[in-house]
Amino acid sequence: MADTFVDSIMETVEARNGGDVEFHQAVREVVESIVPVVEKHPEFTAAGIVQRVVEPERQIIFRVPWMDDNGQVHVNRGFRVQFNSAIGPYKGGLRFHPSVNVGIIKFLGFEQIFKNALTGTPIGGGKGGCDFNPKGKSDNEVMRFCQSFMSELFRHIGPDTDIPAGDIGVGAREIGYLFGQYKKLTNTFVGVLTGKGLDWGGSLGRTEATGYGLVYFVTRMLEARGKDWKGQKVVISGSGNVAIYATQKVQQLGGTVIALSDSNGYIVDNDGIKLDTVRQIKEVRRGRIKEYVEEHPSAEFHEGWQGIWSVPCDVALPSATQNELDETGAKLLVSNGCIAVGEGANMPSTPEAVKVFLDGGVSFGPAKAANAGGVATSALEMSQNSMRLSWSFEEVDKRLKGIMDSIYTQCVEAADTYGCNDNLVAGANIAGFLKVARAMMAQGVV
Ligand code: NDP
Ligand code: 2IT
Repeated sequence: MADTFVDSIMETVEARNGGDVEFHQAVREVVESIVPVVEKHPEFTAAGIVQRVVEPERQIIFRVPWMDDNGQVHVNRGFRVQFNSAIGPYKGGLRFHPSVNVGIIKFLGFEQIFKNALTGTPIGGGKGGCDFNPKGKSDNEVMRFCQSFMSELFRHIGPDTDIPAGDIGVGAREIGYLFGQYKKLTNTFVGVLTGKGLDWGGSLGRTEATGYGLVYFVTRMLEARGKDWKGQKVVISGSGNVAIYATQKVQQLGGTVIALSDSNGYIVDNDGIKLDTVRQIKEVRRGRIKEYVEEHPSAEFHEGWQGIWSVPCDVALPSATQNELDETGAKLLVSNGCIAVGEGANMPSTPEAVKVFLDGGVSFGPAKAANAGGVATSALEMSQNSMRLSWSFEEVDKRLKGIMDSIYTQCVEAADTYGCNDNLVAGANIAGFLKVARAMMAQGVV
């Protein structure tokens, strides 16, 4: 039954979504994992649950015209894929990167459904973005772009309908401009976006949440091997929001982060990365990671981002982008003694790399479980907005830790129940899917 089931779902998905290879990849992984669930629950098949869950409820594509500082007009393409609202309003980030297309947004939105289910908070799955490149743009250009983007998006979202947030290329600055335009157009001050500034509805701890949550999740993976962070050498790819706060938490817990990267290359500092320098370069100056070696000449910069996986380490946290860690990188990590990999980015490991880790006895924390701390804390921001109050950093961090612990436990238990012991990829897919499937069953064929 297994092959026929997977083949029949994939045939439709591939026919309907032509060249969207990342989307095919994300769907195939989930569909392969849930074979034992579908075998045990014939009612899911009768209700067409899997056929429905792989088809977005709604996809919006729109023109985003804007004017640069020289008066020249540019046109970008904006997207919002509202994938599944079975357990709550659509929730997921916005990505601004030249590589964005509808397939990328569909893969991210699909992953978001199950990730959000795992958090235990009432949020459905969605994702959006634009092929706009914020790099090298002035603040005014970014503002005009964000205003144009929101001038269309506003009619499709709302605090009880769809709540976007940040992702690659969308941080506090962009969320501010997007929120300002939404407020102006609708004349409402509501929690329609998360990742807001602390003075206007944001939550303490949201900035740190994805990186911190990732490290809390990997802490549980290490504990299962009788280990903790003390003395562990850690390699983290990327040097954006996720990578920076993962680095901070690893350092607090006694590990040493020795490498970070951006799309140009990677730095290695065997004495431990000085995070203040990285934050100055990335958060304040919006510069490049290679500038690090100007201040720390004993560190090295190497051109080419993929080389980072050749740096020997105990723990690797890929936190840049999809498919950044392939079979070659995975084999290098394993042969250099890496014992744990936690995915900070969405789908950073190729299927071949995942296989290398699972076959090689590496503890592997898949993205939709390991990086769920960001969206979980977005849900905490929504709760605080609804109550019109703010929790302390300690309160938010305690809840985040509790959520990451619960996700880990759900993954382990689901893997155990369905005979895929120790496989957190299968565990995350099964536990997330079951929650969504039960809600879809209860709500009828809609
Ligand atoms: P940022 O924009 O803050 O940082 C992205 C980092 O990844 C930058 O260092 C960037 O380098 C690098 N990067 C991006 N694209 C590529 C590429 N094609 N090749 C190599 N490096 C690249 O984004 P985030 O830190 O927020 O996001 C990182 C990952 O984490 C993404 O996969 C995102 O989907 C995921 N994620 C984010 C969450 C969040 O709350 N922010 C939550 C859960 C997951 P450069 O500057 O050179 O482009
Ligand atoms: O991939 C993700 O989970 C995010 N970019 C965060 C989404 C959110 O709504 O906070």
